[in-house]
This record gives sequence, C-alpha cells and structure tokens, in this order.
Amino acid sequence: MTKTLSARSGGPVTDAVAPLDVVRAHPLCAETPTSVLPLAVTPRESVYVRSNFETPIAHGAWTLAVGGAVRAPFTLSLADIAALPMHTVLATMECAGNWRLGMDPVPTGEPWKYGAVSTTRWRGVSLAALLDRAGVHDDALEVVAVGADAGPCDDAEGEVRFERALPLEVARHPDTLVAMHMDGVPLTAHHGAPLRLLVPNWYGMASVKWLTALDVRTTPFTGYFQSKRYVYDVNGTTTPVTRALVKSMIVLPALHAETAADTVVRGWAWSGSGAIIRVDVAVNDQWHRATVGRAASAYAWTPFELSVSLPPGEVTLRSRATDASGAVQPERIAWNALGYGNNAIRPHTVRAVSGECSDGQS
Ligand SMILES: Nc1nc2c(c(=O)[nH]1)N[C@H]1C(S)=C(S)[C@@H](COP(=O)(O)O)O[C@H]1N2
Ligand SMILES: [Mo]
Repeated sequence: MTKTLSARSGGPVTDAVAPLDVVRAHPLCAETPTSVLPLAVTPRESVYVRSNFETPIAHGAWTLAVGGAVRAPFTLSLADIAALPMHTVLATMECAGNWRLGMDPVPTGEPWKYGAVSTTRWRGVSLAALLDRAGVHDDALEVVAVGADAGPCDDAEGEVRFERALPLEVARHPDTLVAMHMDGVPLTAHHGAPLRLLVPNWYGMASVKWLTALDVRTTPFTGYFQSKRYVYDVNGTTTPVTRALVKSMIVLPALHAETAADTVVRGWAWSGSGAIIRVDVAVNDQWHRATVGRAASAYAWTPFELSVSLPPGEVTLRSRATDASGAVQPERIAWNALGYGNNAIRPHTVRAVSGECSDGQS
C-alpha cells in the first residue's frame, strides 16, 4: 500500500459537532441529541459518533486490501469500489456503551447517556461480493476488519490499531456492507470516510470505520478490541459483545417535559436478535400493552405508542420491549466491568398537567 497515515491531534472539532451532544471532543464521542430522537431517521449531522482514536488522515490514495485465507488476494482503489454494485441499508446502530451512566456503580468508559443510538441510510458494496471475489478458503472462520486509526491504550503496550473480527457467516450476510455513503452523501471523516463496515443488528463496534483491509482468518482473532474491549466482563469472565440486545426508549413526551394529561406516549424499540413483537408501557408501575407499528426496514427501530390519561403531577413512564427470539428487556442487567449492553428498562419521568393550562408536549 502506498498511503501513510497520521493521527489528527488537537485542532478544532468540525462544524458537524454543533447538532450533537459532545461527551468528549478528542477523540470525538458525541450523542444524538434528545430533541431529534423522535425522528425515524436521524438527521445526518446528528448521527452519534464514537471514535477510540483521533480521526486518521490519509496521505495518498486510499486502498482496501482483501487477503489472508483466500485463493486470490487483491487490492481495490476507491474508484474500483465505487464501480461495483451497491445497495442501501437503513439501519439503527447503537454503541454497546449506550446508557453506561445508568449502571450502578457507573463503570469506567465513556459516560454515555441514552443517545448513542441513531438510524440512518448506509450505501455500499456487499462485503460478501468482495469475499467471493477473493475466494475464501474452506477452513476460514472470521474476517478481521482493519481500521486506519491507532494509538496508545491502557493495559496495552505500544500502539493499538482498531481491528475487529466478524464470524464468516455475518461477514457473508448480503446486508453487511463496505459502505461509502451515509444518508445519500459520502461518509464524513468522523463516520469513517472514505470506507467503513456497516454490520446491521450488531452493536456499533463491529462497523469498523476508516477501513483499509479485510483479513480472512482460520483461527480466532484475539486483538485488543476483540479480547480486552467490547467484551462483557463479569467477575473476570469475558464474553464478546456481538448483537444489540433488545431495547426500547420513550421519546415523547420528552424526558422531564410538561405534557397534557391526555397524551400519546411514543418511542422506539430495536433488537439485533429478532423483530420487535411486543412493547409494554408502564404508567407509575401500571403496565399496558402498547401498539407496535412497522419499522421502516428490517434493521431499523420499530415505533410504538400508547394513548394514556396521566394522573396530574410527576409521572414515571417505562417501556419494555420483547423480540421474536423471546428476549425481553430486563429490570436490571448483570453488571459488567466495562459497562456494555445496558438494555435495562429506563424510567422516564414527565409532568402531567390537566386540561386547559397545558401547552401540550412542548
Ligand atoms: N476504526 C474504527 N472503527 C470504529 C470505531 C473506532 O474507534 N475506530 N468505533 C466503533 C464504535 S465503538 C462504534 S459505536 C461505531 C460508531 O460509529 P459512528 O461514529 O459512525 O456512529 O464505530 C465503530 N467503528
Ligand atoms: Mo461503540
């Protein structure tokens, strides 16, 4: 490969940050603001960002190398990739650390509230098509996606690169993309320009940004971001973080907002292990079955709503989603040291006011 890469250090964060809730500026970690969470498709500039290192800058032409346990390794330019058949996938993507702040005690790691989740359109080439062209060996197990970003990490020596393995059957799924576009325009730097993976149904860490290589392996990958991070660590026993756990989020009336007593509670539910088949909503501990709508795609969050008459004053709402695999959101999760996968039911308080003096859901 001809290019060399260096990390962007310091310097101003781009304009794209304004419509995000910044958790950390360097490297950029920023949530989708509460105000746009009611939208089915997240506005482009408000799609959450999670970067472990500064955004890498390419010197020279970007290339993607496909190799490892394959019959015919090859390297593609961006123009080569742009000439291949592409399709669009509308998908909800959530960071595995989303709602870490809701864990007790709060684990170390980025202090995410509930906005590290967005839904947007990704356009790219099927990873499967690239693997087929390379001719994957029969004994292959996984595909390691290599990012251009690297840097120092706690509990590791030297520079660590962002690399993650995907099981071969997930890598071969037709909607696992090597994406070039988000929401109809080329990827922005923060979202992985010029190339990234998009792995529907999996927590965000699988969707490797700034993709430079795909390395087919016959033995399990044990890199830093595979075995030391993005693992559920319960009393020292670790299991990898994979698919997004079933979850839901009330978005209207907004958290802490004043609302008319007669209102409609609305929200989103999603899961990486099956369609959402049921959502229940509690009003001060009294559970009701909500109406589940249609998701805009098989990988996008599903709307739910419940018409209610709230008692006046402070009201605690909760939502609980169930997916087709039978998975249900728990009241509490098993605490894990790195704070991943918090899909516990989250209390959502609002203030109900009766009749005329209300100004609705504003
Ligand atoms: N190369 C690289 N890819 C990466 C990351 C990273 O730090 N470096 N972060 C991952 C994590 S943890 C998440 S949640 C998603 C976030 O993608 P986004 O910033 O486009 O929302 O990117 C994933 N891909
Ligand atoms: Mo993440």
